[in-house]
Amino acid sequence: MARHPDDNLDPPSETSSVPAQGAHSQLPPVPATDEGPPTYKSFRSELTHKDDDVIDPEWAGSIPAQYGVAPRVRIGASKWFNLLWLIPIGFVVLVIGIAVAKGIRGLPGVAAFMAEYPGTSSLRADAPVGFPAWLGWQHFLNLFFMLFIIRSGWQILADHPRLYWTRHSTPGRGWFRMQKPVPTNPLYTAKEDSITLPAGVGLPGRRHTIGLARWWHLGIDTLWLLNGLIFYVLLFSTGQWLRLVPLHWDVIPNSISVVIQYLSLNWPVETGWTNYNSLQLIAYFLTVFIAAPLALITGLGMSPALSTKFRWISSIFSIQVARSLHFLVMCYFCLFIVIHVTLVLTTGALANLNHMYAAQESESWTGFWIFAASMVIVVVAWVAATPLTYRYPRKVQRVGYALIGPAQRLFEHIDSKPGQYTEKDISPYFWHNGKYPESQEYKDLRDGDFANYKLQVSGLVANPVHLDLMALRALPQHEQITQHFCIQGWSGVAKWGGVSLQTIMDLVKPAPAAKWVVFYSFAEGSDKGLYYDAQPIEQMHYELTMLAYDMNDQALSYGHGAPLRLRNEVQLGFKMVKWIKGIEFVEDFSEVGGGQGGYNNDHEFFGYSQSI
Ligand SMILES: Nc1nc2c(c(=O)[nH]1)N[C@H]1C(S)=C(S)[C@@H](COP(=O)(O)O)O[C@H]1N2
Ligand SMILES: [Mo]
Repeated sequence: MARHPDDNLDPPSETSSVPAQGAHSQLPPVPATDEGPPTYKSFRSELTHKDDDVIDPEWAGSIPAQYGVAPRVRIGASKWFNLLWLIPIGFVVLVIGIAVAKGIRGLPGVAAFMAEYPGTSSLRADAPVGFPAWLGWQHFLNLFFMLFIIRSGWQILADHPRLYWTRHSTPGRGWFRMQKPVPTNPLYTAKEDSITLPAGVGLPGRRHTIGLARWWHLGIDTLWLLNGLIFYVLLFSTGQWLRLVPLHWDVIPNSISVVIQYLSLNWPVETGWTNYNSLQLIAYFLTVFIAAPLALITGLGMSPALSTKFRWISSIFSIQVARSLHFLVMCYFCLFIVIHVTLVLTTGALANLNHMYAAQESESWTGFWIFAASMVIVVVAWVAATPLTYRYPRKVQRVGYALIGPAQRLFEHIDSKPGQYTEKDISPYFWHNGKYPESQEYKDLRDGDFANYKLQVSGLVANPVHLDLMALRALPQHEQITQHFCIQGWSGVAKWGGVSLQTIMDLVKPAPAAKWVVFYSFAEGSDKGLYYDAQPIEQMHYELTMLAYDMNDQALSYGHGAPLRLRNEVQLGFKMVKWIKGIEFVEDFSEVGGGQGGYNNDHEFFGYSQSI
């Protein structure tokens, strides 16, 4: 068998070391102990690149497709209502509504009410007439962006297909799920829980593509918000806001009147060019001034950095409340889109399309053709988005980071200090996640209760060290009760005991050139190669950045990262390396692993500054 050149580095075996020469041969054999200068090996060679930057069937460790169940809402303690029932129920309600509206419209009282409130609230005299061209552009860009935001949002939801009202994410206590009940296996992971969406629905689509879905979601969000900001400025500088903001209480009875007119199938006269009917007015007002800002606020409510900084807000408006409301806002937008499009096309399509797409009041086909051309763009983009993402995921990651990165970096400097909870906030259930260690090296350590465990801290430091668990426990103890935010969407509060990173840094004395700190795990990632993550050194000084060896007053369990894991509370869960074997201080991470700053960044296209 050919010898690999590296084999020479192996310690000499008994037989090959016999013919020793000189005085040494007279000495008794030196037992292999830790005597002598410690060697600080690099763990970098145990990391891997992703072979191809494409999404193929080998993606994420060949994670197989797994379909969930139809969306369900919990009613009472443990009954789950299948939301597909809403389709027939909605149909029956609509039919009843039509019958009732037709029945009451002829009643004298109702007729008098409708004569007094014909359905339109009068506008202020200085309100503009008609639609300017910018409104058409704004409207198109808005709808274009929203499609990708909604699709990638569904993909993100599919990565943890459950919603809760409390930060504890306790199995069975959610209010919504698109997945079977959580299995009883205590080591079941959130990754195993992720589901595949029907083809063409999610963006990018394949199971557990949350990293890329987030670049789409947050990247396009940035464009959508920019578009929205310009829209607000133009609305208020041109007086167009007067047509979108209800200024009289009579919009309420007028909108009830419009509902009766629609339902009785005797529809109101369209005056959209000059003045919306009251129901339209309320719907547009809600969409532009309530739902859109709520989408932003609830989105930010899921940020680990912001929730930690503004813990007093987060204590009421927890990440799970934010996530649930964010989902409900999405439901509102979807409902709005369906009803809006239906009514636009059924209440004088040509005139309506001329208003919004051709900025004119006419019955010509101009608006229709512009609309049709814009829909071709929408359909092509919709269809191309998934294959392009699979082919060029690294580009999606880069463009996404270029768009949302500035905001993420802004929040990265937020100190996590206020993010502490109390004993009574500790979650009864804390999800597991990631890939468990399988190496012999780890198994042997674990079998020996980690008596032989040594944490190596090295790299750009004045004083590299090896620390066993006794040495770690002898260092000043640090405790914190904090909330964990997994990128997939679940959260949980736990008490962590261990050593603060500051204590470690006081010991090893990082060189001024050290800007990043790399944490290496005993465990591989989903796609071969060691799990690792690089963190900015600035965050290592935070009071709530620590190496934990205890969780909830017990030695850290195997599943949660025994014997040692990282806590950095401004970051998402995937940054908190479990089963740590080494820490390396480096100048930058471009030479480490795939060069993206962490295992999931290299292999699953996550980002390294995911404060939001
Ligand atoms: N070594 C290693 N550490 C890891 C992971 C992993 O796959 N491997 N997963 C991360 C993710 S995605 C999360 S959410 C947390 C989960 O920690 P927990 O299992 O204690 O909840 O660990 C992080 N640390
Ligand atoms: Mo995670």
